[in-house]
Amino acid sequence: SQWGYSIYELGIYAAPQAEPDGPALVPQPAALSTTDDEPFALDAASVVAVTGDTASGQPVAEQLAEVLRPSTGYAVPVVEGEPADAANDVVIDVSPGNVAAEHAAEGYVLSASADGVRIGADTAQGARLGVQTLRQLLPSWVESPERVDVAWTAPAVEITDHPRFAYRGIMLDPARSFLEVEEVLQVIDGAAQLKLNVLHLHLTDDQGWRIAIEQPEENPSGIDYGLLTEVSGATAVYSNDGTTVLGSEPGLMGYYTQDDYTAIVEHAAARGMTVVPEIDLPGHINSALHAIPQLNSAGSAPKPLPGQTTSPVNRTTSVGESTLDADNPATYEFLATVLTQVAELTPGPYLHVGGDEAFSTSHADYLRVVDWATDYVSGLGKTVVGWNEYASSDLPRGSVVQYWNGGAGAVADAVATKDATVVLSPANKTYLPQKQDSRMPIGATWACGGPCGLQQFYDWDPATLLAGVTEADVAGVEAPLWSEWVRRVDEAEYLVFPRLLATAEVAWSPQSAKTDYATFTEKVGAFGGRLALADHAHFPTADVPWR
Ligand code: TNX
Repeated sequence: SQWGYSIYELGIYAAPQAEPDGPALVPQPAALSTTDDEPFALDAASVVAVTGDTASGQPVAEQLAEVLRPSTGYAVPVVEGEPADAANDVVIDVSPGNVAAEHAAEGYVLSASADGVRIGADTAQGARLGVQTLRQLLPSWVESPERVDVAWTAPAVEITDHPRFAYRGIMLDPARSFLEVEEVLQVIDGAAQLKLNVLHLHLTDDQGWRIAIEQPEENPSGIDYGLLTEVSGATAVYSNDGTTVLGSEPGLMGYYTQDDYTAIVEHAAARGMTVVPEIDLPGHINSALHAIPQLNSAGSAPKPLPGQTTSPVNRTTSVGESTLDADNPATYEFLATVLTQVAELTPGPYLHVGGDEAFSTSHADYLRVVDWATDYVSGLGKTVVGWNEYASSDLPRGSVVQYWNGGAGAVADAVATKDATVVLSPANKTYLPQKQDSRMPIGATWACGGPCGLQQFYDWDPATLLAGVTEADVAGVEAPLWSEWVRRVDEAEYLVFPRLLATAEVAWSPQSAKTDYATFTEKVGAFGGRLALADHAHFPTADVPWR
């Protein structure tokens, strides 16, 4: 593929060596100490043992064994109960009290030495995150799908770890250019290794509608919901605006059946990630207007062409040209159907209603549709999420504002008066489709007034980004991958890696545990082999001493 070349083929990497100064872990744990003990060594007789709540520990142990078996060639059985001599084993213990109460949800402790590896957590999620750390303590070759003959040792360490923020996300945008289910799963696997726990799916936009909606029982306007995917599953962005060398290639089309969506949700859940679905409204909605005649009424935009019943297709990279009609009863009927089904398909607590860049909607109409939608979603039992433009609407208490651009005032006000929390996605510090440097052929440059380098993504503190939004108000951090310029998963990952490592460390590690940028680039360099071995494409960032 165009960007998924092997780094070894390029000859810019040496095979991974032993880590130079202690383990290269991303994100950096809250507390880590190396000890004088001999290293841990995995061998042909090693087992992964589960103790405590074995029902919770078993699937986590099985996932670890699935990583270890192909690369080591060892059998690595998963067993129940403490082994008689655990010196070469990994013991996973899920029991209350392993972790301080305030970190019980995702915290873990890990010790490694010649006496064995022990991962202790209060929850399966904590154990899973501890396993991700263990993967990084072992040689990079552990990610190989084929057997490699190296010493399977891990340095002697004591780790006590938990996340700084509870929401650590990446967003994919299949609406502009579709990503097949398998492609989404590949991104999940990469993101989960970095302890991200949210996959935000931008399922709808002007250029395409990517989630199947079934006919509801109540359908007063006689809407044919199948048209959403039949018509707008077969459209995508076609960027020919001169900003990209790939501009001649149309975006990819397609949509997720409800079963596809569930498969994504389940794969994510098994890797500790919650899916946050987004239905963008009242703007970014042309794919619905293009498919459903009943939504095209006096107050909608753009208008159908003469002789047409639906708005024209929009395959450009433009934003802000479409809007739902706040005066049309079919608007609310439609949104109720869509939001209900998406909520029912989604086990996670969040539902994102977009709300960004509604430049064709009057402020009054914006508030009518958004207030209706946020009320409706909260009535469905979900926590509402929206882009920061919606911060000044009448939000249900406890909603989430996703900040991307603009002033802090309305966001701080929503925090102060509506109990909102904030997910930080500042464009100049987290937007993955921004070019990293001038060598990068795909991507945009508007957020940083030039390239957005790795350092830009690393050197910032979520607690001080926005006036009036403090540490306690920040739910977390998310890196969005808008896909006007992205085709297929290799290009996606070329933009995602290695900058997602920076986002992961910003979201997970206490500010005090974060290293200086130069040390961070060393750790990123050590991660390169892991990405390559698992076939995750990445940009060879110039600052990074890849090895
Ligand atoms: C703005 S960021 C958008 C997206 C675009 C992105 C990049 C945000 C909330 N809205 O619709 O994809 O810029 O062009």
